[in-house]
Parts: sequence; C-alpha cells; structure tokens
Amino acid sequence: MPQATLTISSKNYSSWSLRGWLMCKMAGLKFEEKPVDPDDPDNRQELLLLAPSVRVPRLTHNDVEVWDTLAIANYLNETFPKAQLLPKDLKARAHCRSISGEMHSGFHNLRSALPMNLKARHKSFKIFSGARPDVARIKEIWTDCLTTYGGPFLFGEPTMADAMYAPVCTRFRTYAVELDPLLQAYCDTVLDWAPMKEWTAAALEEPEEMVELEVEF
Ligand SMILES: N[C@@H](CCC(=O)N[C@@H](CS)C(=O)NCC(=O)O)C(=O)O
Repeated sequence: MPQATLTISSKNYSSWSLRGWLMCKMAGLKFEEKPVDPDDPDNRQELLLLAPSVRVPRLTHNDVEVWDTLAIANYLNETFPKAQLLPKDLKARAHCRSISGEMHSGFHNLRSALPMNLKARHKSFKIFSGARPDVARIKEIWTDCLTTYGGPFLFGEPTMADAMYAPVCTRFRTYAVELDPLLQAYCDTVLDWAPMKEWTAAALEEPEEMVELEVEF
C-alpha cells in the first residue's frame, strides 16, 4: 500500500486534477496516481466510495483522507511547511490565500466557456461575453502579483496560487487569449515549469476524447 495516493481523472481535461497534482509535487510528496474515468458508472461508484463529493482530486496520505482542492492545499501546507505552498510573509500569505480562494469559488463563466484542453489550439476564438469579466479579473490579479512581488511566479517562488491558476495558463494558450508581455512571460514560466511539462506530456499521450468538452467552431 503506497503512503499516498492521489485520485485524478483526465490529464487533458481535468483542471482540478491538475491543481491537486501540482500541489502534491510542490509539497515533495511521494504519491501514486489513481486515474478514474468519471463517465464510467463503475468508476463513479468507486469514486463515491472514496470521495463523498464524487469529485477529483482526492488525496489519501497515511490514514488521512482529504478531498476538495483547497482542503488538499491546506493539508499539504500544514503537513509539509518547508515546501512553502504559501509565502513566508503574513501579508503575502493573506493575498495568496485570497486569490487562491477566488479561483476556487469563482470564474465559472471562464471555466465553462474555455474548458481546459491541453491538446487543442484555437487561433481565433471569440470569448463569450459572460466570460470576459473573468478574463479581465484574472489579468488584474496576475498583474498585481507580478508587479508587487517581482515574478517570475505570482509570489516570486511557486506557491499554491500558481497551481490554482496553472490551468488558466493552459486555457489562455489553447484559446489564444491576447496577453501583454508581463502576463505572457508568467504563462510561459508556468507552462515551462518542470511539473507542468511532466503533466502536459502525459496529457498529450491520453487517447480518450470527451466530446462534450471539445469546443466546435
Ligand atoms: N471544488 C472541487 C471541484 C472538483 C471538480 O469539479 N472536479 C471535477 C473534475 S475537474 C470532477 O471530479 N468531476 C467529476 C464528475 O463531475 O463526475 C475541488 O476543488 O476539488
């Protein structure tokens, strides 16, 4: 029995799986991945037994069960404090928690209009008007962090906030969202980050296609 298991779904489509997985990597946790296909009824049954939310990611570490990405982030931060999933400085920590919370509880229009799809590239994508304020708010958050803390990650070094916003970097690339040089440099930093490259390489190898998440033009 491995010490830690992270239940995730598709690496191409599941943005919450990516966030939880990045946080485990950042924490330095040695874990086994347990992939599930949420569309398979048997898998759903199994997931229900594992995580009452029937959602991924879900982490088992020793005898601790934790699901929901923000709870996983907080658990990892408490268990592996040296990994500094939150910045050292109190004010920056509060800021990091706030923007991570914003991602966790918001941006629903962006998430539904621009689904994560690492394999896809759409050159002239018209962003649905309802999602534009989400894009604008994310740009504002990133600009504030990068000018306040100096980059290359949102709080200088990688924190849970970068894991929270990493799927947005992939979406901005997939849907060719225009970015100024500061924000483009941030996306490039995240997309070029070793754990992101590892995840992306595995996503590109995935055979399945989820038709409902393939946006048509
Ligand atoms: N609030 C949850 C959201 C997790 C979530 O929505 N996960 C999706 C995958 S990206 C899922 O498990 N979907 C399975 C399903 O809907 O059956 C979290 O923070 O972990």
